[in-house]
Amino acid sequence: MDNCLFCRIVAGEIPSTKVYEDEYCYAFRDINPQAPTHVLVVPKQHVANIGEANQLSNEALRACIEAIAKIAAQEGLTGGYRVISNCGPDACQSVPHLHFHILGGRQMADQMA
Ligand code: DGP
Repeated sequence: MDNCLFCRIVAGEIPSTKVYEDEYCYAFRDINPQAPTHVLVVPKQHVANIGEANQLSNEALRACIEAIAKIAAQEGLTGGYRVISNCGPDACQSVPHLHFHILGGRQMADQMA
């Protein structure tokens, strides 16, 4: 998608701090970190949110999910981490390209929202 921010980041048209990449997904540091480690994992193929995950191949979906644990290990998140994927307006999704937030490096609040 030409005008999608995260598609443009994946394409290298907008700079980002890469954390991980494979054939199917790309991960980079969030511009507005909410925790000492805050990484976004996105599929390279454009889908709007988790509600459209069935449009991804099994390989792409699996790569995104498996990337999360790889990145957590790479980032040294031995104490655990939180994974969030906001979907739609009620969840305050601001970028309509599926992404998984990985948050770690501090104790998370026990309330999720
Ligand atoms: P969400 O609200 O779940 O759609 O999260 C979108 C996240 O994307 C938000 O935490 C901030 C991040 N973000 C927005 N624009 C940019 C950008 O240009 N670069 C990077 N690295 N992150 C961005």
